[in-house]
Amino acid sequence: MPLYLGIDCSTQSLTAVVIEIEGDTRRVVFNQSLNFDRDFPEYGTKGGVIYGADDEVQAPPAMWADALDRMLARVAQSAELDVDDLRAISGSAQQHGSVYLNPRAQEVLRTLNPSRKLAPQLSTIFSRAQSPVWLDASTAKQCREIETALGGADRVAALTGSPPCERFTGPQIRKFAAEHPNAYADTARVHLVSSYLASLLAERDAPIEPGDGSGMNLMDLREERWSQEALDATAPDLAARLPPIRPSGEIFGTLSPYWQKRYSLPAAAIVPWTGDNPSSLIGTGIIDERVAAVSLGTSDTVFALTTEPAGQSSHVFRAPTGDFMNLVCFRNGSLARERVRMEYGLDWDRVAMLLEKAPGNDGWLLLPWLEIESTPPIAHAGLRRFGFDRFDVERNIRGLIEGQMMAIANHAAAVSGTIDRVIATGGASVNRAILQVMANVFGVDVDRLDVENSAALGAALRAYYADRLATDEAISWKTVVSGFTDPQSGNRVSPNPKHVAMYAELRRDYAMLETLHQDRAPIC
Ligand code: XUL
Repeated sequence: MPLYLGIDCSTQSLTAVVIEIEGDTRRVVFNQSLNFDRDFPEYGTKGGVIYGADDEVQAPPAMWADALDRMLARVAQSAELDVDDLRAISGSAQQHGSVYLNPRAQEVLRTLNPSRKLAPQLSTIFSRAQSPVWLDASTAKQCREIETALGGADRVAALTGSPPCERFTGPQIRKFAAEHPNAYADTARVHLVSSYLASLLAERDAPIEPGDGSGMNLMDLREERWSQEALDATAPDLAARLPPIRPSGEIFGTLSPYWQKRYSLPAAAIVPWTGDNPSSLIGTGIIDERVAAVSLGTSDTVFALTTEPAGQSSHVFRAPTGDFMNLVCFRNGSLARERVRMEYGLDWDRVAMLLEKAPGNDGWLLLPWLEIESTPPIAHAGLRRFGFDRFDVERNIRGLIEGQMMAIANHAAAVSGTIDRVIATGGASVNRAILQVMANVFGVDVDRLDVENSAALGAALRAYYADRLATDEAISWKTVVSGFTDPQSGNRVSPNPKHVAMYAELRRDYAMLETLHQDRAPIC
């Protein structure tokens, strides 16, 4: 039965999901992760990254290659899989991070020795040993320079989908070119993490896919091509150093002889890799408008698909479906929930009980900015309480979680005008009491999705889509995701009509307080 492999290289781990599809049979047959800190301690990462001075955060590109090598060994040796049936491979990666290859890289990639591990053979191909990643916040100066050169932050957002952001690839490249001109001169290719890993599979330069290209401040969002004026505002001769942009569903190569010989794998098609967020869109089954996904993770995210850019969200990316993906990020997610819960010495059952006891918190509100916040911009961390003090355990707990849900619901209007249904994912989505607050606040059904690794699943589904396209078999995205991302009936939480009107009113008060307290300087 045909198999499709999706790989996700996130900040902390590399995950592979294999799906089997034929007729009505649609199932996940392999799902494994490698953790960078635990499984590759020799690289000395913490949470998959290395923190430097002055807000610099980097990761070793050789570590990602090492993880890819070990994961393909696991796939090839899995007793559950008949790998001869592997038809296509795609992937996704943490967005914005960049990998710098020198002019020798092409030759090294073409002549890899299959009896040797991958990573040591790559030791001579990097013009920059460490890759800046999305947690890096060291490029404020470059952002301002790019903004000035292109006529303001709004103009950059209209052109590329986001205002100049410190973690985005363009400002990172600008900093590298200015601070290390010799190493930049020795750079023949700047890849994203996604296109770098795809290049390792195909042993040739992989293209950049528009969804991930949207996270660079370099791509014309509407045209899906490099914007020459953005390139000029970023670094000298950048056009020659970037791979081409190619559509998400266009196969660009085959699994190279290195992998075929090393692990007896077939010549599977290689499909462009995208960013983890656009990949999750497919992996959560969001292929239509008016459905919002809320991911409750370390930070919380809300995203939705539209046929035209929504315009007011923090970021607009291209979606693998050819539409637009609008995304808003909240830095105060699970980290804030856990800290407040522990400060009051409560377990999650007790939190659930308190949430159910007095929905609406008797009208009292809390602005949940334990850490600095990007939505809305808050540079001075600290909870803001209205009508109660920090000793009131119940009101603090309800205020925090209801405040977070109201913020998400209010800002979700920027990613999708109308929302008919919410899909909840991420670690905290297992908490039914939180989902009940979410349903009451949004006033629509909330479906919890059981998919654990939505980015890797999205990649496997994209591999399937591209394989079908290549055989000229027209296939809809609905058919692609069906059987993998359908909500389970037991996982639906419906709003309680008694509370919906009350929250609608509270949301207005909350929005007013938020406006009064937010900072003026934008934080990306
Ligand atoms: C999105 C972003 C993160 C990374 C994490 O803009 O920076 O979600 O993609 O993997």
